[in-house]
Amino acid sequence: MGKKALVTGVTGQDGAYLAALLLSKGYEVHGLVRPSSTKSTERLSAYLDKITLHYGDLSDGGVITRLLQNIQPDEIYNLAAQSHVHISFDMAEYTGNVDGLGVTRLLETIRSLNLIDKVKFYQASTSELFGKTQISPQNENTPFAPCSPYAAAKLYAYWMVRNYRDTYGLFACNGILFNHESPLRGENFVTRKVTQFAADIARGQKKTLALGNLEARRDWGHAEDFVRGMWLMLQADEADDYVLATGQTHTVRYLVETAFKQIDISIDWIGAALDEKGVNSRTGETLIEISKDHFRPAEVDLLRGDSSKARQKLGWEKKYDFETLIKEMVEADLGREITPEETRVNLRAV
Ligand code: NAP
Ligand code: F7E
Repeated sequence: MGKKALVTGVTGQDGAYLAALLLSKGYEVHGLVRPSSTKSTERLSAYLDKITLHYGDLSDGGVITRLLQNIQPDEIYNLAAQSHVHISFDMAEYTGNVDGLGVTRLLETIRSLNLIDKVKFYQASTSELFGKTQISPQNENTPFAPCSPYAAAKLYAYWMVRNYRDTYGLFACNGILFNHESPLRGENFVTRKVTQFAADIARGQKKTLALGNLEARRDWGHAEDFVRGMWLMLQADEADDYVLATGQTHTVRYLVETAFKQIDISIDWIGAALDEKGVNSRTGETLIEISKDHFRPAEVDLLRGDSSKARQKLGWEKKYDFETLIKEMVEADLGREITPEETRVNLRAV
């Protein structure tokens, strides 16, 4: 019989890619779903009849206990989180409860149900742990310097995972994943925000997009590559922590230029600071504006990961480069039908 996996955060970007991967490997896949909007299972539409979904929330310990007791999973992938860094500044307590304490609830349940020797645990750790570090590239030995409520909560979770591994012998891994994107990326993360806007412009549907810090640098990979790395971590002989990253870093400014290149528009940048604009170099039309609302109280300036350990010990490798990723995202957004009535909400923190 195939293995059983429980995926928290199964309705998110990574949850959808991971569920597909696990199903292709013959797993019985269980997913934790919040009883929120019906839209939340949209990313799973192709697999809904093959996955068992359970209502629950990482803030509810009782549900977690009942689920683990009933499912008795071989592998748990904890992907659930309030994952937006900017929003975490406005929702610090909630983010700590879900992204930090939520992980302790899972680990404690594993311990109290005597599942320590049965279950393997993957924790969605993050390059945001490196925060304000001056060291680049960052690897598993780089000191952490978190600078957001999101990163601080994830750092607490990171250490709880290590504690349960070292103290109780749980097979538990932290995947320290750098940014990874895809056509399924949430619409309030910068890559998707930009590719969706480029597609809107190609359709003649939108005029300008407000962005924040154009100079921030990120190491952007593809979610499909990264979920394969999560699975590989749990198949290794020993539990350990691994960085997954592409090793290349680009600015938000270059992301904008790359996305618009896909629709044959080149961008000229004029002005400076909050008055800077990105204009269509052929028509002069303003496409990008800068808004202070999209700057964070504290920014992570430069992320570039060194995934040597994962490549050597797990045989992990990436298949996508940055340009191919952005091309796929723009093409997917161009293919999406949008009704004329549809408006996209411009929330302050996105
Ligand atoms: P995502 O698209 O934002 O998905 C987050 C998932 O968590 C969604 O399924 C969401 O459910 C669920 N969730 C949120 N709050 C919850 C709660 N209180 N209880 C149960 N479920 C809850 O995130 P992602 O990009 O797939 O990332 C997956 C994980 O990796 C997250 O933990 C994220 O912090 C971490 N991570 C992501 C990246 C990246 O670049 N993508 C990099 C490093 C680490 P709803 O659908 O109901 O909202
Ligand atoms: O921002 C800048 C922003 O929100 C990337 C999460 O998956 O990866 C993600 O966190 C950069 C930042 O992702 C806008 O200031 C400029 O420097 O797409 P993002 P993130 O904050 O890097 C890490 C690894 C995770 O763990 C998280 O869960 O882009 N930026 N202008 C903007 N960002 C947004 N969202 N919106 C803007 O208008």
